[in-house]
Amino acid sequence: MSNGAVPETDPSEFEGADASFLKDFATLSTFGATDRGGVDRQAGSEADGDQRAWFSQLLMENGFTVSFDQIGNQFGMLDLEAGKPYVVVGSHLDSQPTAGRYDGAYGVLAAAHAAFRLAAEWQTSGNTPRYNLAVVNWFNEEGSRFKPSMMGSSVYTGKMTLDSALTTTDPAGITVREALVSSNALGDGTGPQAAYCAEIHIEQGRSMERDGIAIGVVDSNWAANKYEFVVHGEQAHTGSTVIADRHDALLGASLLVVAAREIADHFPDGAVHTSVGQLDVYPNSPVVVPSRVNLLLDLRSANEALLREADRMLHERLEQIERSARVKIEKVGSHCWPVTPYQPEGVALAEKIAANRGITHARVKTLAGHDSTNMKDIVPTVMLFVPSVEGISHNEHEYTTDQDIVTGLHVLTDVVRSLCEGELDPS
Ligand code: HGY
Ligand code: MN
Ligand code: MN
Repeated sequence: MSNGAVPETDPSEFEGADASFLKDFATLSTFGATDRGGVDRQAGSEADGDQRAWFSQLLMENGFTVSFDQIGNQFGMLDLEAGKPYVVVGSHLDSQPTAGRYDGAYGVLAAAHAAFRLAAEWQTSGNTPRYNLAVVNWFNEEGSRFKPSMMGSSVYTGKMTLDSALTTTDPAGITVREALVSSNALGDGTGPQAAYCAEIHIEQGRSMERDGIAIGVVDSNWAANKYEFVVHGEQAHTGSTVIADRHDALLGASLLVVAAREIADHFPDGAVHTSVGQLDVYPNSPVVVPSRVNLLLDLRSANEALLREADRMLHERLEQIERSARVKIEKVGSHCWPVTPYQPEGVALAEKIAANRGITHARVKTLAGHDSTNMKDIVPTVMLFVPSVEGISHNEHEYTTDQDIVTGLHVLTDVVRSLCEGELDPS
């Protein structure tokens, strides 16, 4: 596990537009910056509002018009021909708490710089591509402050209702609507009509670094079952209450945390991933046996049959835990997505482009969800990865080299040019 400081971006190693991209990335990394090289800029926070304002300015300075849709998705649009649909390219600026500066933000800025380069190219050549171009910063991809994750693109693609998103509250009871208003991001309308989508993102895994691959072409995503459970017990005195009388919700939750890891360990070669990432204990007082614990359990696999088996084992363990800890375990929410492929024609296009540039590339699966996981279900979508050093992510030590993020920008620019010029249109 790398404990060294995260290297600074160094634009001086590059020239021209690439240096300008790295300079902008260094600026973007100052929003919500932590003193260990990471960021903390959760959806709708002040830091998120500040970075969105900076990004709007950058888009407008480069000739793009900025708008926000009804769930706070931020768009920079290049309207080359009125009435034409858009190639929508981007990712998310919001982050997990004390996390890395690349997750999402790299993809948003790379999308903007790719779009700026293409706008200049078409202006010089006089060519008008078949589609307009929209850069996007999706709202609340991370789902840390407001659950579930990928919220903005879920509303855009119709997977989540606007009302259920806007009324979602954070632990302090603030709604998404209030957070959008306070960060000047509540717009109206449903955003630009997409014909195609593209996204570039860090891999957040080790496979590309291990295999020496500079560009990952994502051909499908792992399936995920994310559950919210409430473990119900009874408050009691931690000292005077006899053990036989205890209904200890935190004991029950702790047994569930261990059960999750035991289930993952049951499957060979790490085929199933799971952890409990969030645990809220009530009343969380030192001398009170907890009566309620809310917990978020994340279960994932590339193999849906294994995921079903892991799911069955999990529900079996729930019943055992209810008996042994004398608690009640209630499932109060879930957010699941199946294994689904990215369009093969998009995969082939990205592979051709990387090959033409002589860049090492391979097909990879995404284990994390992304906004492209939603978008590929409504329009042909191309998803690209760049390597993560030691696979570290959702951690302040998250790092990708300057060369890798610049290489990714070059390939993304070619992919978006091809999409805009109709290369994937049915002949
Ligand atoms: O849920 C996910 O996998 C993503 O990181 N939001
Ligand atoms: Mn992300
Ligand atoms: Mn993330």
